[in-house]
Amino acid sequence: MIDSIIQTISQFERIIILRHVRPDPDAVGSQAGLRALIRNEWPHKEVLIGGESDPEFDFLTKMDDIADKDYDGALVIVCDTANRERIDDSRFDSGDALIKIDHHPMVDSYGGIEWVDEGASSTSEMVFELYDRLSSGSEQDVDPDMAKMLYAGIVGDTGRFRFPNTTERTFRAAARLVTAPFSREDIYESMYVKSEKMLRLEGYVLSNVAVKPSGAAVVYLRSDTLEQFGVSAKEASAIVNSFSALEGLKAWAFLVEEEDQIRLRIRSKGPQVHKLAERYHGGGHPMAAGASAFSWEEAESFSDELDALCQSYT
Ligand SMILES: [Mn+2]
Repeated sequence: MIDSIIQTISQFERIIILRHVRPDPDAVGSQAGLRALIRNEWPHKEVLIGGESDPEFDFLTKMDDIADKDYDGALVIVCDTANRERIDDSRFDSGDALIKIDHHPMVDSYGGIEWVDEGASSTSEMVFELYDRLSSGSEQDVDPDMAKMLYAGIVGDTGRFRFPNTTERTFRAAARLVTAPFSREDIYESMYVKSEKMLRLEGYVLSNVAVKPSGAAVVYLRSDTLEQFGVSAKEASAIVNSFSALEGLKAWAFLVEEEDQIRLRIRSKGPQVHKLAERYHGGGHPMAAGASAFSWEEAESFSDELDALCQSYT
């Protein structure tokens, strides 16, 4: 199986590598790790990685813009994705050949060549084994870019080598990967430290937010609070949807103090909030809108209006 994948890759000049929607570190790591592997082995080949960009993975890599015509004559490889519906590019089938590399239990059969190994901790571990086969016997240095991607993928899917999917194979891959010069510290920092401080902020906010009798809730995040949690205003905006399950909630706003303004992010489960947003230097959709306030007094009056809006909504 590995040999026929290597054989197929060697025959194509353009290779497009895809992965599943809402990516995790293994999806991006196996995708970008495979790209590095191919670039090192066949420097003249064009390799593109596709799917929606997620800023969470900027510490690893960025996705390429792939045009429809790029698929003409291309080999498409899909990593870490058990079924068609989850592939993050509906054009996945429009190349000349399709390969699936995955460690999830088989859901959907797609691809002329399917390499599915449920015994692998991660797709990144499988891509390492592909590399191991290609480089067998040679003492060549492991490419740091490839090593970083695959290591991040393995770490993500094994929960930092704690889950029972972690095997001797996993450690063999990791042992070889860490011979390359890349910062494991950076990976752990990006994948865990940040999310732990976000969880602390989210916990703090959830324990302090009160839903008013009208069904409105307003969360204030002042800059000193953000500082206390070590979270930037931009990072804090990621938890705006954490409140949707609060009991009795109709609409809520998330107010984050930035340098020159207070950003209002408004979400609703009924009352239309876009008109209200328009009155506060913003706009958007009936159920999700954004606005700005330039003083806490203005923020207070916005908050009163949101309360009234929810009050009148039945
Ligand atoms: Mn995976």
